[in-house]
Amino acid sequence: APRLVRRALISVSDKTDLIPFARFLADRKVEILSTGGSAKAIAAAGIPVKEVSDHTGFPEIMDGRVKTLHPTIHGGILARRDLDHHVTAQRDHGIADIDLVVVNLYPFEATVAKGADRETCIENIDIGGPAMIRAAAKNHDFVVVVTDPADYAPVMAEMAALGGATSLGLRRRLALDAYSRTAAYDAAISAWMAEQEQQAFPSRLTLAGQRRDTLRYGENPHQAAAFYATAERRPGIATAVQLQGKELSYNNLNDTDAAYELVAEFAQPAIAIIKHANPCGVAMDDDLATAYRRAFACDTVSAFGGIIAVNRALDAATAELISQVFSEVIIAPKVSDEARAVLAKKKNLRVLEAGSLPDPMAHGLAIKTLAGGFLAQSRDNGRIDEAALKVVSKRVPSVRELADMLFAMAVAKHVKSNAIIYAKDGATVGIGAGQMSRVDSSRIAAWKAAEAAKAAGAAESWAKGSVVASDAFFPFADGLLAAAEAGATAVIQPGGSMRDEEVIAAADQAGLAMVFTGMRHFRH
Ligand code: 93A
Repeated sequence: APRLVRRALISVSDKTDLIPFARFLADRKVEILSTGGSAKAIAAAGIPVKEVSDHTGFPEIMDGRVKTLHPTIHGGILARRDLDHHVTAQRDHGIADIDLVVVNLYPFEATVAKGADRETCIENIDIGGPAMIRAAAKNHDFVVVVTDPADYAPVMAEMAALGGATSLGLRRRLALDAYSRTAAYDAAISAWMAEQEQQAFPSRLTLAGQRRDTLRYGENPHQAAAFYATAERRPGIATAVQLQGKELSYNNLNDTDAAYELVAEFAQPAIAIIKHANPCGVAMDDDLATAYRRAFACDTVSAFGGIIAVNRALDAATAELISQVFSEVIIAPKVSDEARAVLAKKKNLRVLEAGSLPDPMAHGLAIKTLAGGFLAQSRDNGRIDEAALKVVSKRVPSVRELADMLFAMAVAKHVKSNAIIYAKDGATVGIGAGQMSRVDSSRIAAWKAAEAAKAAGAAESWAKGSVVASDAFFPFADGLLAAAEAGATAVIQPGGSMRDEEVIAAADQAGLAMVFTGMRHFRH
């Protein structure tokens, strides 16, 4: 509900646009409380203002280290106006409501950036400011918090429209901004401290995440590493509990995450075997044990030392099969008691129980570091909608081809680009990953399908009668022709190349069915 603003506390280091805002408040009969420098600036503009120390009856002490840290201030911000005993406490202790908190913090980041000495940086760690911001944000049911001069205008606009009140919607939005600000502020302080301690990594990457584990080393033994859980709290690797086995390494965590995110794509029982963050076999079937056999068959050589994820409770039969091959990690939403007993014989094998599956459609952040910075993007939560598929070939794909194409494309989303996936009957039969040219990925996938078939004593390549998925469009007909040559009968790809016409003509020539998804799934 809208809340009237009657009293404001202003304490700002950055005084940008302060005066017009303070004047707006004063004109609306809002009482302004303020700290030293801010009060001086407001008074100098001829705007009525009361010093916080006059309000609390307690002076600013210790060079301003303690100026607003007082129960009269924090009680006024934190009191729930709808609770009798809060209101009684206010009356008993002479605590007046504070309805609007306008605070921006000591410029810690700018002070560090200027190369100031240690003592100056320490003095620029704001304590009272974040305390007020966090208190006001917590009590946003009643209190507005403004941490950025850019938000003065929307607050004034709303107060003007609502007769001096603010809406809950605005208060919520500003509370969220407030906590983002204090989180980033503390992240900056911890990063600076890490630097002081010559610990450039891992603490520097705090990114408002919480360190879960310090790892023995990173991708390589000479690299330091830690595992951070962010505030996202998405189910998956960060929520998994380790039931047994050796300590998880950086690469284990990275691969396990890739494996678990991949199997979460499928509604049927599914299994993925991961090596170097790419799947070397993925299958779905009526039961996990069958799915495992078929995923393993895709590439029996690479599966050695793999990371395995399943999307169902792990049963004893599947655990038995899995333990016949050396694996590094198994992750499952649940592990049955019988499966636990089977796996317990493999003392080193790391077994993780995650509780639930990650939601492939969930929003979230994907971060990649660069020299001196990082790239952040929303995670690839795109899923191909069957209804949105466009058949571009003369031949229409069969129901079986269509199902396999959707399966293959869901796998392709989790394979490093350029990604080419051959699949048949809900199992991958050849995977080409991470090549610099698409045609090379296509050839590698076809070669792997032929090799795996040969190893199993099959007469013809497993690519025969398969479908092929490409994570991005075929820029030329060559990659597609390599797939046709290998025996694929249908192609799924985003489309959108300058040479689509040429590629479609090649598909028709080869008798391939082809659909366009309109959605690219690069992964680097
Ligand atoms: O030194 S503090 O951590 N202790 C406090 O009690 C306190 N109260 C407000 N810093 C404190 N502040 C900060 O003072 C505010 O966050 C703001 O950045 C600054 C405004 O001071 P002035 O009004 O004196 O310019």
